[in-house]
Amino acid sequence: MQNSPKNLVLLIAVNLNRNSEFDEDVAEGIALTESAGFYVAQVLMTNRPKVDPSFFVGSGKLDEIKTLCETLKPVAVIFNHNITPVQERNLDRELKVRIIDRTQLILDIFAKRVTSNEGILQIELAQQSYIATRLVRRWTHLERQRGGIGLRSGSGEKQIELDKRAISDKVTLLKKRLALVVKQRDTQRKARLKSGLPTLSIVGYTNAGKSTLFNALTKAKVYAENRLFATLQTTSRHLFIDETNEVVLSDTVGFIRDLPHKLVAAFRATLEETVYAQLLLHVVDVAHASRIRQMEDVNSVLSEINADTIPQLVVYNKIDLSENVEPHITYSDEQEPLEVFVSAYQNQGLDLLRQAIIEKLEWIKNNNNQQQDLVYEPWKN
Ligand SMILES: Nc1nc2c(ncn2[C@@H]2O[C@H](COP(=O)(O)OP(=O)(O)OP(=O)(O)O)[C@@H](O)[C@H]2O)c(=O)[nH]1
Ligand SMILES: [Mg+2]
Repeated sequence: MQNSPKNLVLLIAVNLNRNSEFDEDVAEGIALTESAGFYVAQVLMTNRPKVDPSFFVGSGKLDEIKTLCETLKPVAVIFNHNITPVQERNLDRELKVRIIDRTQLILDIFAKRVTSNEGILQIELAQQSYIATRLVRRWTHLERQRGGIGLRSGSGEKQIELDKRAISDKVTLLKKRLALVVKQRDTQRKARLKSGLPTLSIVGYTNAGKSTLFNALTKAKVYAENRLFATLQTTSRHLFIDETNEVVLSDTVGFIRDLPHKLVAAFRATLEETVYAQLLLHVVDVAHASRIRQMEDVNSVLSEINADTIPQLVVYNKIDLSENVEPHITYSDEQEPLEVFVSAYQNQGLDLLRQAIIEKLEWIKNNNNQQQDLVYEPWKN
């Protein structure tokens, strides 16, 4: 990323309660910031047992940030955390610079790069919902403050009421338009299901190598890149795993730690592809220091969209970056394939992966009596 005054930012990372994966969190914060098109002028790190309710950081750090803002003149101060509306407003007032938190940063990345009609609708919906939560909370706060200092209430509240109404009208409209798109997608999905082919979805933490694996398996050319959220929409392809076994394989958006609930809801249609799969290929960057937590994060988003009952084959990718790991498959005592170790980038272990997929589908066919009639209705409520 080019270093120009237009995109310089200051990144604030608070090590809360001696988090053992703080370094990885900071690295992820830098990657997210760069994916959003900013250049990190400096990372300011600090330790705290818990966050300050007014400013997130303590007063000493706040002074330090202020001085840095004066010298560096960043276009924004980015917090590698989710901050409350009150903290955001206090910081904004104190620092007089745009404050961006982690949710807003992720929304920014999506907003800047999404191209599909559906994606644009989804991101607008997520943004409106995000603004709405901030308005409501800010309103409560203002009301309390007014009461406290005995000012007449009135016009401010009225304005906020009007804002709330405008947002809610916009949200209704966006939801209607999105419902149409979802219906179209539904029809396409039903047609695919009718074909009777097993459907497989590639899921995993952002940047794990899902699209690289998808391309290696299907000879497709979807965009793969060393940046977070390179993929923002779902692509599906028919794939012959061998001469007789054909499946439909989908590549989709990556998951991330603390994915805001609203964002998950807004990306319903994109993640929906995942939910209707018979088998998930859960791609994990085996060389990443936070791989265990990343797997947990992916599984918790899957459970949020009711996809945690779908069988998984774990694909440990990027073995070329780990020492002494050869391509191989691990099995349970019942001979169920559990994990495959591959390098999508270097084409290592992909034959083993194909073999494991066939064995896993066979295993599911023979062992999933209770799952056969399951209808996934993740968005019912
Ligand atoms: N060394 C190595 N790099 C890999 C491997 N697989 C993927 N990569 C690299 O990892 C980066 C991310 O790859 P993608 O395929 O875009 O990852 P993704 O999971 O689709 O990422 P998002 O779409 O952003 O969620 C790219 O720079 C790839 O070249 C691998 O097996 N070994
Ligand atoms: Mg991708």
